[in-house]
Amino acid sequence: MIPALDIDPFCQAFFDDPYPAHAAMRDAGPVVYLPAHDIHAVARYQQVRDMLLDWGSYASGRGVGLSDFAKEKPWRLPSLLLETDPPLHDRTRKLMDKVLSPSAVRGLREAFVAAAETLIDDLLRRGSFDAVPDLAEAYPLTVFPDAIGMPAQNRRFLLPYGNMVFNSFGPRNAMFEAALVDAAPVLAWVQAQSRREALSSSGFGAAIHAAADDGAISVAEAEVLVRSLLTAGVDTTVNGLGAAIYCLARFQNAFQQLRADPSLARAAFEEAVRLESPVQTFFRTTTREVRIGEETISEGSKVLMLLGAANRDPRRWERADEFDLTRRNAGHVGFGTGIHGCVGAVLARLEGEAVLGALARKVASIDIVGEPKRRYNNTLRGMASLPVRITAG
Ligand code: OVM
Repeated sequence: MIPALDIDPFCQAFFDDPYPAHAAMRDAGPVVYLPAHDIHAVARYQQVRDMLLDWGSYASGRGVGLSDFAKEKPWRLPSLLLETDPPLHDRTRKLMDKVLSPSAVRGLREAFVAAAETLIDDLLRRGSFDAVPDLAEAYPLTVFPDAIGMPAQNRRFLLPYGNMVFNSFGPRNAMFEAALVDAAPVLAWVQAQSRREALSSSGFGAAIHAAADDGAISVAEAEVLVRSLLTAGVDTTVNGLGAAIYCLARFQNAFQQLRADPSLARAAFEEAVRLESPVQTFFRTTTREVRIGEETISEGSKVLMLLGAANRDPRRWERADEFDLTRRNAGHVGFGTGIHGCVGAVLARLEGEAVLGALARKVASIDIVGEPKRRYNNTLRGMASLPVRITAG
């Protein structure tokens, strides 16, 4: 018998404090059933990881949200990366791996570090500020669209767009409906930004369109792939940076450790991604009858993978709920893993390292000076507001 639990993983009460429910799901068994949405769910590290790696049994092509594309028409043109399976997936992924390769991203390092230092200097002059809009949003909204080759105007439009798409992986609840309303005015703009004419002749956007010249992909495919960058590249890093600042402000010893050794910046960002898991969940759909532990699930079932619960599973992690810069956190699933593992992780890590490195070198203290406010989203975990004060080192 698969244990049935009375948990709704897409409601505000759950998001306010998901950890008791994460533990209940992990402890109930390797797989649980959630009648609230008629879905199965895995919350233990082992099963989440196994599922991410077994793309043959657990498909993405029927959507990685609650909606089953075999039964419901997708609300937008499906992503050629996220919402595909091999062999189509491998063709587009290979191209994106090349566009976002370590050597391509290495060329951005100096500019990313310089932008982080300028921003932290500005914030030091202000002293008190809101770490979400003024730092966690401001930084990616500069460096990432620059790297894509976008014009300077209206970049903030990327935030409501990403917020809407990440909400769309959950049920059509009030959060999703509100995000749709917020994003409606920017939909046409985002669509237009993925066209070659909107992009500079250098940058990741142009690199994707160049593959259309070579015949590797069509022009229409190039536009959908640029759309993936615009969708997945901002809100994720905003919440990753927000998580890191929130962790460093709460775990003062860790921040002092980082100051003493700024080369820990990369490790600090990685640990924040493990602990807070900005992307909390994705679904798969079973392609056949599958066994999880001793249980059997039929073909065509939606299974929710709780990445955030896996990343705090005490079966896998010692002191799982502690932010520890020196722990060996390789293997966390905050970026996913397997064929769908985050294609932009190299870029995200560079952003994290640049910002946390600048904080480590320039800032002596970070204190929370107002009530932090959560941002509610069906997929993303993060803050809407985090008032802080920083002092110069
Ligand atoms: C995409 C896409 C959208 C949202 C998230 C994502 C985390 C990818 O359009 O490819 O990956």
